[in-house]
Amino acid sequence: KWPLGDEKVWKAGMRTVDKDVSDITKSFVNHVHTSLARQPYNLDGLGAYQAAALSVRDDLLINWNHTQNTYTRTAPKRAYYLSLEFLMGRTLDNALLNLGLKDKFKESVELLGFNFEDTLEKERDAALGNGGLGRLAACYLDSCASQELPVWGYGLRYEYGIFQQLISSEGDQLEAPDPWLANQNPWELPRIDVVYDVRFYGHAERLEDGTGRALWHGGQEVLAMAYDVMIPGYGTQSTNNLRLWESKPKRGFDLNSFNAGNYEGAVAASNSAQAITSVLYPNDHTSFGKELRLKQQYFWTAASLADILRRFKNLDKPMRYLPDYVAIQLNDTHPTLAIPELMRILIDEEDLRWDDAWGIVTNVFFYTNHTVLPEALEKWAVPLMEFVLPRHMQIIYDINLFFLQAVERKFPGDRDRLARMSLIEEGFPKQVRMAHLACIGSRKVNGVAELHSELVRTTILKDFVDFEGISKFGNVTNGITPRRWLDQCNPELSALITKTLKLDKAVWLKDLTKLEGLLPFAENKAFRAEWAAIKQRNKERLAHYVQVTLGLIIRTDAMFDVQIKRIHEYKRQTLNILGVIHRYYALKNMTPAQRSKINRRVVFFAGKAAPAYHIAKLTIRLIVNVARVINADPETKEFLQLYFLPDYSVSLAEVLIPASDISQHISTAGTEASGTSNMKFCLNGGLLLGTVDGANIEIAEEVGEDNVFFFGHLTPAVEDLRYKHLYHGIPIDQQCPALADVLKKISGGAFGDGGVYEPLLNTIRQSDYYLITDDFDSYIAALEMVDEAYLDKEEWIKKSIRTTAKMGKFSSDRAINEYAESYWNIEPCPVPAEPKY
Ligand code: GPW
Repeated sequence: KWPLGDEKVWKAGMRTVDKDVSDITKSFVNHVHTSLARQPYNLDGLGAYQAAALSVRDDLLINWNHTQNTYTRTAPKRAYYLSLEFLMGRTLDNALLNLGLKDKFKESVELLGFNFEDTLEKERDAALGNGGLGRLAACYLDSCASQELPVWGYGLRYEYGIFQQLISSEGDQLEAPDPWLANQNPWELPRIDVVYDVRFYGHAERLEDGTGRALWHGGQEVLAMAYDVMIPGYGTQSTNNLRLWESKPKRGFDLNSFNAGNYEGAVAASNSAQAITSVLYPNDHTSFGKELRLKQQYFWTAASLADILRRFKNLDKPMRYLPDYVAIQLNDTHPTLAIPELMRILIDEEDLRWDDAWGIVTNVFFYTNHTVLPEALEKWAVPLMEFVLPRHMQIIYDINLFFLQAVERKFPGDRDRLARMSLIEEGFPKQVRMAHLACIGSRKVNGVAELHSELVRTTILKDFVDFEGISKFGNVTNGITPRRWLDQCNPELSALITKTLKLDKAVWLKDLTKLEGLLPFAENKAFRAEWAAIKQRNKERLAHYVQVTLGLIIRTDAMFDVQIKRIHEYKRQTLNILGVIHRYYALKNMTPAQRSKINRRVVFFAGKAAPAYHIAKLTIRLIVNVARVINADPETKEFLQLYFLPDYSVSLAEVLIPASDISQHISTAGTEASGTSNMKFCLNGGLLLGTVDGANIEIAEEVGEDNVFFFGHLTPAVEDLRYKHLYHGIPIDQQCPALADVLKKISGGAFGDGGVYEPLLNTIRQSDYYLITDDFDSYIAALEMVDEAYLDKEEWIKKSIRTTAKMGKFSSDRAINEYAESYWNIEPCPVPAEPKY
């Protein structure tokens, strides 16, 4: 297809284009000549993508300028979303959709001889995030722009995003760097004029003048430089900004050292400045206490706050008005240093008194908690904090002193309570509890699904509810953008919905509750046939992807069963793979006649493990090796196939999700704060197999319990079950013989050297913290119910339609409106059709 290769064809194309007066084509060709310095008729696919991206970028920039200009002129209250992760995926298709240019663009590109879909696929994912938390931030930016809300994101411009995952011949995960900027990034604008100094180390000297001020000097100074990423809203001119910071040495290198003959020392200082934003930490749900991570957090919060305050100061208002113009959302505790940093600026640089400063701070910040898992609650060692951020450590001690005095007044003499609530955890070393600091420094706190928010109120922040009152602690159930997660990833389904609802696509994509209009069509046989045919074509699209990337042939006349997410013990990919093994032996024990009545199933896994998370990596190894055995077994391979798709990404999710009949969200009850891919699958008509956890519960409330498959123990039972495992462990052969058989197969070497898997199997045999033993039987029973239901094709399709129809609540537009109204107190700031300057 391309490159065009033939100048004659190209010129013929251009003539047609001229006739159609296609501005898009002209702009494309112009960029080929001027930005890429190439000839259109021998352009390759990557070049076509670059030219396309650059010409779309020109349109985005016009809107971006109008939007920022409108914000500056009208000076509305703004919100800022501080997140260490933004998992954006690809941009070109989304930008075209939001600009309403997709069809015209496709036509222009194809006129020039390029395949539109192939061109889109030349784009590398922007993968500046680990998983759900980072993808949520990306969905929220889309919703803010689509609803014309004056919201900016602030993050870090990592030179390397999440690692690329390779699978070795033994089935082990290998990590390779992700040099995502290597082909240049057309979606960012370097801002050489937006720079701030950020200090580390040195010493803090309290002034003994009764003001409480201090001077912080010495140490290392690095430069933060801004890169702006345009965030277009769907069907609106509003184009918001995502500002990402890059760290640079203040001078190319230290001239003094250089002149003193210390060239290596000078270069080292420069490297250490650049190191701050060089790589995204690939750990999900963990607090590591690494110095470089602390430096990332401070570098980012300090630059972002300086930028926010500079913008506020342009309004010429006294500092006490800051909460009327600025709301700052903390995405988990990662940006909590913004709280002592704002105190430092207000006291040391703006000369405010402590109480006034604290009054401002606690009306500006909002904190979202995304987990109750203890290993994920961030803590920083006091000695490290004192070393890297001496002034902030002083401020944290002062905040703590005043806070504990207030607790003491309310609960006199309750020393245990003081110890529990303190910002400082005793121990060697002492540690700063970031969730406590984020909580007391914020106007409001929220969790991300009803159950999770209740767990936040009754477990990790219970004492704070008692002290500050329940009204500070809310819930905003997560959401997903239906633009990317339905219209873009499943264009055929989107078109069918538009046709069926007889609504403009822009209407239901902006008010997702309109999907309810599909409900009556579940009874319509012809509609069901169309619905099912689309699912089938999506399966074929996935099979094609697997064939091209892995060289494997997948059967598409089977149920597609998908579990895709970070690999983690609490998410229980182990339960799934043990279930697959159980099914494999059940099949082997059947007669051919019995087998032929069984539902065919293709099981897909994808997901990355943190590089140092050995148990998670062993899980991957087990999956890959089980797949090898099962897929090669002539007796069973017609009925059960298993695939681990390497290098899970946003773009891979966009292919997998629309193809799924059933997806698994099977965390131990009470451990998954929300989950968001559960919403994506259901929106695309995939049914849900899950535990009574996170947003699964609210999905079931919406779609009805007869349209989801629930199993497993409930949250209130978990604590007692864990206790039993620890102190009254019953051997697995007695508690769950089916599971014991599966474990014996693995350790007996059915899937390669059994000894390798011992550490993984021991987590189940020993404390079984995630309750695999307790939930195994009901999991197997649930899988059987899924099979049974799938055999009734028409009934299954009805369930699928009803599920999609009831997903309106889970649009990120709804979630963002809740934040805007009940938290940030901001309003839309529309861009006028005729921009004013
Ligand atoms: F530990 N989440 C995540 F809470 O993807 F910080 N990474 C993380 O490091 C954390 C949470 C953290 C996820 C939750 O696990 C998931 O349940 C939730 O849907 C998502 O954040 C967005 O709220």
